[in-house]
Parts: sequence; structure tokens; C-alpha cells
Amino acid sequence: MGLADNSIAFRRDLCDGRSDPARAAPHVLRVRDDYRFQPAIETMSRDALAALQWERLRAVLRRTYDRVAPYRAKCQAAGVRPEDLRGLDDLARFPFSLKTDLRDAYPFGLFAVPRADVLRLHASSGTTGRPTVVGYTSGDLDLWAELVARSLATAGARPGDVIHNAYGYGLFTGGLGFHGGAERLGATVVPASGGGTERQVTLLRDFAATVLCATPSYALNLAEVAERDGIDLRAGPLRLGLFGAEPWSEGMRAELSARLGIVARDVYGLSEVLGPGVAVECEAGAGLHGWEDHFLFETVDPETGASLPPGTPGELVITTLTKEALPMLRYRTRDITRLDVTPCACGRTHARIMRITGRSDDMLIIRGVNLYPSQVEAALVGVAGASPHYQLVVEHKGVMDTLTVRVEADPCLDPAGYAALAREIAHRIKSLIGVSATIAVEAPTTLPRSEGKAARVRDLRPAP
Ligand code: DLL
Repeated sequence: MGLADNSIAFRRDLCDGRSDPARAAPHVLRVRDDYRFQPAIETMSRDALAALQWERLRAVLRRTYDRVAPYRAKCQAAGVRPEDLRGLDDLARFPFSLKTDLRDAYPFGLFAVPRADVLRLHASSGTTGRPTVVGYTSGDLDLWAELVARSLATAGARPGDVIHNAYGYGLFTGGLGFHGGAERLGATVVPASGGGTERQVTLLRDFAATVLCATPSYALNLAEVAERDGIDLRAGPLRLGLFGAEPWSEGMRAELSARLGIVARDVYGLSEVLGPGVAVECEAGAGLHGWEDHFLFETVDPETGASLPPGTPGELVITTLTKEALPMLRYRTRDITRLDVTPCACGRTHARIMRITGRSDDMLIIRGVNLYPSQVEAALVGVAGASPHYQLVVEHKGVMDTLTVRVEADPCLDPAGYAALAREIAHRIKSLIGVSATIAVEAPTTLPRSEGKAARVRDLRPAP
């Protein structure tokens, strides 16, 4: 069966025109201007950026070596001292920092300032063991607000916007990170947090939000509830979404753009190096500018740790250049991407981090084929008759790992079409990713809905 098989039966009576391309949002920003939050910094020459990085790197290395005993011990074990850093390239001689270093030093053992100078703590729960704790001085909070404001503006937000912030507030960095940045930009921020989706949809309409900040999976939940409750957010002033904190695909971008009537931009960050505000897409939509005046980005081979040249896919490694409470030297993010240092059409000079394919920890190996959940998303979102709600179930049967992809059918699809849809998706996954998967097409609204980061994988394999 070919990819374009059209034997899937639609129940037109259940369709509300959502898939009608004529109703889809234009994929361009409605606001076109050249506003920038920090124009001189965003467009400084790459030579000037390198000089700034060099000055800041020397200082942060010295400070971390002197004040953070576990990092000093790592350097001593590797036989390197801060004086051995004679150029930016020498950084590759210094040891990596790992998530386990934060866990081992739980809660405050990697802080480079007295605890009393730490004004804010955040933490990520992690799936096993101790949480990862991060801290911010007054200066760090100031920097964070500035970088999120810069990111919001780069994505297309403006002073005076009404920013509905549906990232979770609390120990997660998403909510408070965007909150500080939105205020710094001069926007009106609605601190909605995650959950209470019906109420959020009402607030989006009543407060006339122009910008939505949420995980892509929660934005989809908001779109679905709005449609169900007959609230057409596309008819209102909402024009921009900043979506991140989890991997998502181009298919999901098209879905969210059309269903919410917005331009959807990707935003990246991680609590260990700051939270949101590390990198963001600009109007060119060709990768995420990583703010190189405050971070130094490298990519390394995830297996060997060897440095890779820009352009080669690998694991992103980040050094913080200015953070005070928790400086991070060569932090291994586990995120797979590639860097692009060529000029961007928008005029900003900071390097671009391409869309994160997935975390090396999340990579599945199914009968010898490596895959990331986001690749499955890319293969199924946008297929006629499928909804964008899916879940991957991995099991160990006999001697092999098996993959079942649970996909909800679109409400428009007559159940008589489920078998054909399953065949079509299986074919796409096989031809695009090279893996054979069992496809379980399920009735609408059977899969759990996200209120923050979506749990895409149920791994039922016995622990090793
Ligand atoms: O997720 C910070 C954040 C909040 C980023 C809001 C963007 C928006 P953590 O909870 O520490 O921090 O999770 C960080 O999430 O290492 C990636 O694996 C993943 N991640 C974050 N942004 C993206 C993205 C926040 N745009 C981890 N695309 C990171 C893909 C992302 N994965």
C-alpha cells in the first residue's frame, strides 16, 4: 500500500473543518518589524563574541576551580589547571560535568557562592533517585529574566503583548523562567501554570492573549479543549506560541499553527544551565539562536566524548560563562543536535542549535534500529485520519524488543477506516525510520492528555 492510500473513510458529519487548509493559519508572523530586545548584543560580530567568550571563560574557570571542590577534584584527576587554558580551543582538555555530579553533590555541593547568596532554588524530579537542584543569585535571576526577554522578543513577542504562560510554576524552571522574562520584556503576563485546561481556554479568550507559552503537548491539549468547548482561538488576537521543554516535530508545528491560528516557535533550555532562555527560533525559523555571550556551545560524540566540528550531529555540551551560583563547565546535556555558525537571514550572529532530535537517554533500540520518539511523531502527525495523540509502548517479547505505537484516530474517521490507517502508519514508520512497529489505532480521547511534559514512552521491558 502506498503512502497516499486514500481508502480511509471519513465521517464528514464529525468533521468540523479542522483539516481544511483554507482555514489554516498563515505560517508567517502578522507583526513584522525589526524590534530587538538587545540589538547590539544580538548582532555583534563573531570575532567580538569570541573575544567576550574568552574573557568570560577564563574568569568562570578560575572561579569554579577555586570554589567548587568536586570540579577541582575532576580537573586534578585529569591533570589540568586553569592556567592550561590558553585559548577557547583548550576547553576540550577540561573535564565534562554530568547530571550525576549534581546528584552526587545533592543538594548544594556544586554551588560556587555561600548558600545565603542563593535567592532561588529550582529542582527537577528526575525519574530515579535524588532530584537535581539548581540555584540562582540575584545576578543570576537578573540574567535569566534578560535572556528570556531576549528570547521572547526574538521569537516575535513585543512589549505590550498579553503573554499567557502555561508552563508549570513551581520547582520546574518553565513557569517562573518565562514569568520573569515576560515582565522584563514589558508584557502583561498571565501566570496560568499547567492544568485547569477549560479555565485556561476561557482566560485565553477573555484576556485576549496574544502570545502563548507552553509545552507543545499542552498547547495541543488547549487547542483540543477550545475546539470541544466551541471557543475559536483562531478568531482572536493570539498570534504566537513559544513551545519547548520537550522534543516536537515539524508536523506538530503545522498542527499547532493551524489549530491555534499562530506562528509556532521552538524554545530550548535546561535547568542545569539556566532554564528556558538558552536558545530560541527567530523569524527565519531556521534553527534556534543560542546566546553565546552567556554560553559556550560544543557538540561531542555521545559515545567517546570527542569534540565534533560545527555542522556534525552530536551531543550538545554547554559551558555557562556568567552564572554565579551554579557555574557549569562542559555540561553534557544528552541532547542530540548540530550547530550552525553560518550567518542567519535575521541578522543575528549567535550560533544556531538545530531542532533537538531527542535525548541520547531516550533513544530506543528496536531490533537493532536506533530511534527517538520524535521520529515516530514526525512520521505520524499529519497523516489523514490520525490525531496527533500517540504513545510508544516498548516490550520485550521472546528475545526481541517490540514497539507498539498507540495512535488515536481523528474524530472524523469512521472506525471502519482504522485498519487501513494502521497499515498506512506502519508503512510510513517502516519506510521513514526502518523499524517494524505494531500500530494500535484507538478511539478518540483514549490516550492521556499532557499538562506539561508529555510521557511519550511506556517502557515495559524488565529492568536490566
Ligand atoms: O525544560 C526548561 C525549559 C522550560 C525549556 C520551558 C523550554 C521551555 P528541564 O526540565 O531541565 O528544563 O529539561 C531540560 O528538556 O535537556 C531537553 O532534553 C528537553 N528540552 C527542552 N527544550 C526542548 C526543545 C526545561 N525545544 C530538557 N526541544 C533538555 C527538545 C527540549 N527538547
